[in-house]
Amino acid sequence: MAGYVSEVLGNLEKKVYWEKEFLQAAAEVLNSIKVLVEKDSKYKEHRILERVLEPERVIMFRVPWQDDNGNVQVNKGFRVEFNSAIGPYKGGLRFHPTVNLGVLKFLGFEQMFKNSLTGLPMGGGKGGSDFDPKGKTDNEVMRFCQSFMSELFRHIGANTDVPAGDIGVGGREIGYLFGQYKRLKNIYEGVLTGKGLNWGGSLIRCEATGYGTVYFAEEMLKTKGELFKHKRVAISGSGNVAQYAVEKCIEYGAKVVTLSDSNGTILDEDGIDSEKLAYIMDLKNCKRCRIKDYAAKYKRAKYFEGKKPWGLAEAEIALPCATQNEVDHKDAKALVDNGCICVAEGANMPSTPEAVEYFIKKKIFFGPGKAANAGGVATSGLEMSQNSMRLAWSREEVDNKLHTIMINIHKAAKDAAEEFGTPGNYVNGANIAGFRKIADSMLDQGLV
Ligand code: NDP
Ligand code: 2IT
Repeated sequence: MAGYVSEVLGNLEKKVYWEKEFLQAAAEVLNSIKVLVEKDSKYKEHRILERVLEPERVIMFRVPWQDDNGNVQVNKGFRVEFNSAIGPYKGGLRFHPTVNLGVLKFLGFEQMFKNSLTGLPMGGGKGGSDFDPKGKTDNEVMRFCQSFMSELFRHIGANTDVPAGDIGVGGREIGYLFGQYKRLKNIYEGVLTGKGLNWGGSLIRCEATGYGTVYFAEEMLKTKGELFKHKRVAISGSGNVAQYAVEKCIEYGAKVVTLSDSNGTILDEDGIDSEKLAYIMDLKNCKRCRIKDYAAKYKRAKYFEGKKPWGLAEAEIALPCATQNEVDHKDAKALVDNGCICVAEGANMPSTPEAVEYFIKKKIFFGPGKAANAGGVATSGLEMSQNSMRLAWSREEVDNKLHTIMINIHKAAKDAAEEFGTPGNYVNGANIAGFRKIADSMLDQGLV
């Protein structure tokens, strides 16, 4: 039995050696689940690892569109339908120039286990484009989204594959995508989540990833009698996830001292309060400007061009909410040296394997993305339920359900970590608990 995991990983590295992010995500999951799959021969007999590593379907397409000057532009479009063992494919769309198949395979792979952890019936998928929404007009974004959906529409549906937002895809893009889907299919259905509140969206979906990350971190802290109250928090990013993580930290009485974007970081030793957060939301979501402007508006804040938040200031809690591999070993060390006791990943795979190893070695609370940021997709699942029932739940009802789901995910990861001999290791726990349900469902459903 020994060696099944190494054999599969070795083969994967040879086959797709250029898909670095996918290999990174796969290695982490496979190393965690070794204790499970090498204990029971059924997984190897049915080649579950090889099957779980191969997307069920990958769709790649051309996205031609016209810019405001009448020039023709061409982008790549993707949808990776990874696994439908426990429900329709579900996961976001990312519009960013760095998007390629390897990145979307890593995201789709992570999504599969994350969705399993939510306890809701959702399979895993991810999609997107190398289109860069930065600097584009609303009309350009609309024409791009319409062209993107003109191909994607034939592959998705409320019971087949339900995309949502991710980096570069927010309320504006979901609106244009939904409009075009409805026009082409002549069906009004919950085919996308993160919809506007007037047309089938769920209250709290916008807030869910950021809130959920804080709920998860709070659960970890509570195991040692700690709370958010009065703690200093370093957050990266300043998009959807970061903004609502700040909102919940403020509510919990913590002091958020940093935010960032791909150009640099702001440090505000006074803390970002509700009024400053409202300014940031307007700056980022409406004016679509840079975080640098914050330091021009609030003179006591400092701006660090080209710098990440890690280690810039003392902080007991870190919430990386920007992108993959934004916390490396050096950053991890800087965080711990500055008093960090808790990291919860709002982004997907923001910590490099060396950073994760360091956090675990230092025995700080470390909540991996697939557990800590699962509140977003969980609330997408709640949006799907409301669409199916043609009902809309109140803000309080959705938030309570989200909170309960995050408490349950924390418990599932903690319990699995203990059951398999690494108490306190939420990486192992989340991977094992997420994988076990999918693998057993695949076994039940035969060789498909
Ligand atoms: P947004 O597009 O709203 O915001 C992204 C933020 O991250 C921006 O501040 C952006 O800066 C920054 N960023 C993006 N790429 C880079 C980069 N290469 N280097 C430095 N900073 C970067 O996206 P979200 O907030 O939705 O997503 C953030 C993370 O959370 C992603 O990892 C996403 O996969 C994950 N996530 C999102 C969920 C959701 O519901 N939206 C759910 C679960 C996870 P700039 O403006 O300069 O590009
Ligand atoms: O990474 C993620 O979980 C998301 N971008 C949200 C996916 C979703 O379907 O809500």
